Amino acid sequence: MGIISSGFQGRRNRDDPGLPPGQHRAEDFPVLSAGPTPRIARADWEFRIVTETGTSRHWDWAAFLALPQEDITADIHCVTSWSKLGTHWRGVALDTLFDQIETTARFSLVHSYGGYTTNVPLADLLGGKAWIVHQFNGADLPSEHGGPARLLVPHLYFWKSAKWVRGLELTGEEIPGFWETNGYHAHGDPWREERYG
Ligand SMILES: Nc1nc2c(c(=O)[nH]1)N[C@H]1C(S)=C(S)[C@@H](COP(=O)(O)O)O[C@H]1N2
Ligand SMILES: [Mo]
Repeated sequence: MGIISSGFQGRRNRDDPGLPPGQHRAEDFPVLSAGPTPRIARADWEFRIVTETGTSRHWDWAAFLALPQEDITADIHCVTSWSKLGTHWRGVALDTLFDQIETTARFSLVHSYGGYTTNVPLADLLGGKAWIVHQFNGADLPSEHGGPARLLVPHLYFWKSAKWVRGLELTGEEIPGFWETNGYHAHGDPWREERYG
């Protein structure tokens, strides 16, 4: 038996090494929304990326579904301390959307229908790390969990995974979103316990 030296940079949970520190496993799927659930018909839905130069590109529901779809299995971690392991989603990688975008911006402000915002660096959205998802466990994403579509950034605390997502604003400087303005950490890595700013 050797000493395990994985080069792992974060901290693990003392009681449950599969979890980040301070987290516990939830069996159910809690709903956490800062306001009422907006109801957006697929016919009215669009997702838009506006770059730092003001150039914009958008996809309606049909164009979004015509993009390559990926199945994602990921652990999710809410800052209020519940984690859910091995969740199943289907959607489009941000990499796929950014194939059609020219930008040198380093940051994004994510906008949702209903007004919620959250900031995520592009480095955390690209490279197979984030998706716009429209299915959970093989069924259409329920509206209380962000349907028609939400952002999924599973390697960051779940407040970054904006429900009812409607677009990204790309910026050179970081603009804090809703929870980041209210005391949450700008980045939100659960393995580093980046809970509060
Ligand atoms: N638009 C929007 N997205 C949101 C929120 C919100 O209030 N509004 N809450 C965030 C928080 S704090 C969490 S923990 C997750 C909860 O997602 P769930 O309700 O699907 O569990 O959504 C995140 N995305
Ligand atoms: Mo949360």
